[in-house]
Amino acid sequence: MSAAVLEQGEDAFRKIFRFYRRKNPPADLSGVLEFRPGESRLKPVELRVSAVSDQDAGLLGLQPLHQWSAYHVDGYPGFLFIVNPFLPGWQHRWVRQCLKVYPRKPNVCNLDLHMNLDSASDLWSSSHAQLRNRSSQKRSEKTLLEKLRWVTVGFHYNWETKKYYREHQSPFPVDLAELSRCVSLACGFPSFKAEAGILNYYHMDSSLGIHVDESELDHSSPLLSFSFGQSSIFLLGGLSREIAPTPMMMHSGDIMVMSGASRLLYHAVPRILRHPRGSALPPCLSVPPCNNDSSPVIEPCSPSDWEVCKSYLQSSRINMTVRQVLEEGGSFPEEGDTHGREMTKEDSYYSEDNETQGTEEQGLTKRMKTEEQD
Ligand SMILES: O=C(O)CCC(=O)C(=O)O
Ligand SMILES: [Mn+2]
Repeated sequence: MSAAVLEQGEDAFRKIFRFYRRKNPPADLSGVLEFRPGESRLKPVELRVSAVSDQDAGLLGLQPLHQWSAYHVDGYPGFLFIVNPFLPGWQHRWVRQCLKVYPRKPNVCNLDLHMNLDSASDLWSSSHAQLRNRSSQKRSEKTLLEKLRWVTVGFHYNWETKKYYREHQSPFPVDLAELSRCVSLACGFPSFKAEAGILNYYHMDSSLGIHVDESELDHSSPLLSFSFGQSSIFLLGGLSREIAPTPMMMHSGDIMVMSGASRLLYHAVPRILRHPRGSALPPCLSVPPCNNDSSPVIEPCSPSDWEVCKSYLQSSRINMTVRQVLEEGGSFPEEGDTHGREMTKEDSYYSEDNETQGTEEQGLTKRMKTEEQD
C-alpha cells in the first residue's frame, strides 16, 4: 500500500508515521522525497553567499557557501533543506564532539539519573575500548555510549515540564554556536542566537514521536537541525495532526532549517535506515577524518577516535537541533509558580532525591522510542 492511500482521516500523521516505522515487510520508500536537482516539489534557494567568507566556512568544515545546494519544498514556506555542505573528512569532527565532548558535564544527558556523576562525565572513556574492538558480527553488551539517548546544552530542556529555565543552563558549546551562526547567516537570519541544543542519539530501532517544538519563547527565530550517521525518514506535517506529512530522506551531513510558517509544524522521525550496499557507512563518512587542516574552532578527530565513532555510527544516527529560546533582549517571564523562580533541587530532573526517574522516562519515551511499539 502506498503512503498516499492513507492520507485522509482524523490523525493522518499517525497513520503515515506507522506506515514508515514498519519493518516487516519493509515500507515502500518510493514516495520519500530525496533532495536532488530536477525533483518537481523542490525549488532551489539562493543563499546569502557573501554573508560568510570561504575561509570562515572552511574553519567549521563547510564548503564555500556558493557550492551549497539548498531547497525549499512546495507547500512549506520557511522550511529550508541544505544538502550535506560539509567538506570531505570534516563531519567526523562534529561526530566526535557529539560522542566524546558534548555528553560531558556540565551538559545534561539521559544517563545522569542512572549513574553517579563521575561515570556520567566520562561516557567516552568507559566505552571507547569496547567499541573500537567490536567486530560487527558479534552481539555484545551495550556500552554506556550506546545507552545515550539525548544530551542538552545551553538552556537545558526540561522533559517533564517541557520548559526551559533561566537557572538551569550550562555554556552553549562555542564550536556549535559558530556552526549555527554560519548556517543562520547563510539562510538570512543574522540575529539568530544559539541558546539551547538538544542532541538525539538514534539506533536502528529508534524513532522520534510526532511533536512540535514550541517550548522556546521566541518562535520568530529558526530551528536548525544537523544530522550525522545513518540516514532517516523525516516526516514534515502541518499545524494539525490531521494534515498528512511529507516524508523526506535525511542523509549524513544534511541540515534543515524550520522558520517562519514552518517553525511550528508537526514533525517526527519514524525510521532510521541502515546504509544499503556494501559499506556500513555512507560514502561521506567512509573517507578518513581530515587532520591536516587545523581549525581554531573545532578540534580534529584523530584516527583512533574515528575508529570508535565509526563503530558507533554503523548502527546509529546523531541529530543536533539548535534553538533560540528568548526573543532578542528578552528574558524569562517572572509570573507563575514555575517560571522565573529559583530552581530547587526537586525541579531538576536529574537530581537524586526526587521521583523524576519516571517522569524523565515518560518525557523520553513519549519523544523517542527504541522498540517497535504502538
Ligand atoms: O532527529 C531529527 O531529525 C529531528 C529531531 C527533532 O525534531 C527534535 O530534536 O526536536
Ligand atoms: Mn523537533
